[in-house]
Formats: sequence, structure tokens, C-alpha cells
Amino acid sequence: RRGFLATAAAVAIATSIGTGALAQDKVKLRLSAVQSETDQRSVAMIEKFGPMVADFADFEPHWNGTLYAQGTELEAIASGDLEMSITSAQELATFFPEFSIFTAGYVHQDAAHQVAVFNDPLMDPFKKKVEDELGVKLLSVMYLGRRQVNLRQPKAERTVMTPADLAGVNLRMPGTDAWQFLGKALGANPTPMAFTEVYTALSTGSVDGQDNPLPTVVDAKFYEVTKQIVLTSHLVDLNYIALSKAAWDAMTPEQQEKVQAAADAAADFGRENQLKKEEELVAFLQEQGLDVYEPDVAAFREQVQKMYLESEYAATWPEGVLDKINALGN
Ligand code: KDO
Repeated sequence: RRGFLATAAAVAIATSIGTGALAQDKVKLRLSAVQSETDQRSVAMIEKFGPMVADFADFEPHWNGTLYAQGTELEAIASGDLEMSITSAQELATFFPEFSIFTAGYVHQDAAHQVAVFNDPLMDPFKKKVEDELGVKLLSVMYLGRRQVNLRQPKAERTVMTPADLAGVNLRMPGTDAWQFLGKALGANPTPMAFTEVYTALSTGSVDGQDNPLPTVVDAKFYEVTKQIVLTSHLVDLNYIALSKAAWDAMTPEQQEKVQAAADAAADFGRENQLKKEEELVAFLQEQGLDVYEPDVAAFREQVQKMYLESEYAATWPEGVLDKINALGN
């Protein structure tokens, strides 16, 4: 699989350089992502990234998974069919298992920790591999937020204090193995499903719940079809602003500098707004009639960390990286 992708990326590079040399017009930067245009990461890309590259690039975002379905964006970039995405460590882990270190529950501590990790030299070999073998450049780290468990049942019917209280709960998790493992580690029965199908699945009861940060619960209106939120904060979740390496290589150094600055500005702006929303939204969700409460977080942390350390994922983590990540935290 990797062999194919490396070849596809090389073809994409060659094609893009060819077209770039002929056309004098602006570079087209199409981005595909599954969140809505009102999600704070989208707002940041629209308000910061687009305008900051506008003198030489047409930034053309496609939201709600309308251009590429969730989980197919990286291959689209690798084969030269797409220039940008807002990707995840979980998706990267399908190509490079060691990325699962950034998908493990209770590893990243907060937004600042994510930034410190992304900018630390420990990330260099990870970034290089994605560039060399997938033809994708990870520009900047975006803050998605602390993922919480969000269920259809009200608290009066099921109170979740420890992982044992999630036994038998069909919890929708995104569709990769790394996500499914996280659902299992939480004590639930994980069900894979694309983000764009979750609202309907919750409203019909084909799943019992889902996990996402509060701003996503509100933006995607999951609160309309669920009754409780358990503040497990099991994953301080991140995304990477991903750009085709071929598109990057076809730019002048000045353009590259502008693209990098625009990605950083969007990530900073999005992070600030997402953090603000996370704080405000507990009250909003309570007003909507949801129970929002803290479980025994230590019990969740203990089980999740133990399961990861004993898993086949931990065996793929490069020696010493977990210690370095921990040392960058509090
Ligand atoms: C989701 O599918 O639950 C998830 O939160 C996974 C993230 O990696 C990210 O892709 C996100 O969806 C989308 O951006 C939608 O918010």
C-alpha cells in the first residue's frame, strides 16, 4: 500500500510541476473536510488562511464531506486529486502505525501541550515520513477539543461514573482502528461510522451515543438527539492542517512562507475560539436540558492508559517518544 502511495505522490508532484509551469494563474488550493463551515476550524481557515494566501492562491474549501468522504482525503492528496485537508493522527495511523501515539487517550494534556509537541524536534521524523511516503505536508496543529461521551439515555437511566458503566453501550466512534480501540478502552462497544451519518444514527437510535468535544456536539446539533454528556475528557483531540507536498514544492519560497504563516494564524485563531466555546457551552447544553457531569475521571484515565500501554499500538511507538511528550506537559 505504501509503495503505491509513494509512486502516486511522485506522479502527482511531476504533474503539478508541469501544470504550474504552464499556467500563470493562481495556485488552486482545494480543501476537503467533514465538519460544517461554522465549525471554529473552518471559520479560522475561511477568515485567516484564505485571505493570507489570496495574492497567489485560490483557497477553495469544501465542508461537510461533500468533496471527499471522511477518511479518504489523505489518499486523494497523495494521488494528486486534492491539495488540502484537516486531517487527524488517527487517519495518519492507518498509514503509519506510530502516529497512534497521538491518538492514545490521556496523553495530550491540553491545547498548549499539543502545540509544544507539534513544534518539538520529536515530531520531525513523523512529519518527514508523511512527506516522503505520502506526499503530504503537515503545516500546523489545530485544536479540536476535549472529547466527551455523549449519550441518548438520560442520566437517570444510566449514570456513567467508571468504564464499567459503559458496558454494552454502542458508542459511535470514527471509522479507523485507532478510534475503535479508544472506544473499547473507555469500556464501550465501539461502532464505526462516518461523521456525516452520526446525527441520523443518534436520532433513530441505531447507536446509543457518540464522543466529541462540546463545540462539535453543538455545531453538529447532536444535543438535539441526545440527553447526557459525561465529561471524561478522554482525548485532547487535534487535527493537522495538511497540504500536498507537490503543491508546496511548486511554490516559491515567499509563497511557502505565506502558506506556513497563514496555517499558523488559522490554527492559533481556531484554537482560541474553540477553547472559548468549550468553556461557554456547558451552560448552553444544560439549558437545552442535557445532564452534563464529571465521572470518576481517574478511573477512566487508569483503565485507558493501561489498555494502551498493553496494546499492539504501544509496540509501534518509537523508543522514548512517550517520555518526551510527557516531559513537554505539566
Ligand atoms: C469525528 O468523526 O467524530 C471527528 O471528531 C474526528 C476528527 O478527527 C475530525 O475529523 C472531526 O470529526 C471532523 O472534523 C468533524 O468535526
